[in-house]
Amino acid sequence: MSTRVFVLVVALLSAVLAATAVGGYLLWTRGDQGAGAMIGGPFTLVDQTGRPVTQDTLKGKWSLIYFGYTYCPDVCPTSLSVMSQAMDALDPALAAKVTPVFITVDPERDTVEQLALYHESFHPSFLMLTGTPEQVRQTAKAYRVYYRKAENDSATEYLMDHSSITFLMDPNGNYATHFGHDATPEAMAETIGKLVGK
Ligand SMILES: [Cu+2]
Repeated sequence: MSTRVFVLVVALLSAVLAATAVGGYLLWTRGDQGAGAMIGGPFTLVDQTGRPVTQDTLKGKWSLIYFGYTYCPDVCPTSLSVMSQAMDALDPALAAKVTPVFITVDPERDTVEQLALYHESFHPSFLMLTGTPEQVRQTAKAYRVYYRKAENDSATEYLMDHSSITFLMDPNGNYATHFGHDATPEAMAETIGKLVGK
């Protein structure tokens, strides 16, 4: 075999190997649940009473999860109201199987005390979670949630840019579905009812 042919064969083999590796990786990450298999994962935070909460705390029930911050002027209060109304619209037997969860993306201002105060405005079964900036970063990363402090000179008065998606996770902590910012309480309750009531 000439050197040129040899180089060509090696190059071809490498290409085939690389393609196989990429294909295998995609199959592995996609699993049989589509892209949803990539949402969720381990986290460690504390709730509005100071109790530690991990992904295992949420297991055994469905969870309806939203990331935001209590100082949000509009988007977050609207989303949490929709979630609260959806909980109220559910058959009580089904609502008992669902935990609504709010996870802050602004841990510097959203202390346990601040979350306890915010909790009074929404459905009583809400878990409101905070943690260290690093714990929050890891949780948001697991859920593929984007957030960023908007540029501002003030250390205490600022806005956060963040994704506005409500995730429904099953009792094993696996992604079931999600709702966009335009979801109505009725539509959300109907979808949750169908999945939880199965
Ligand atoms: Cu918000």
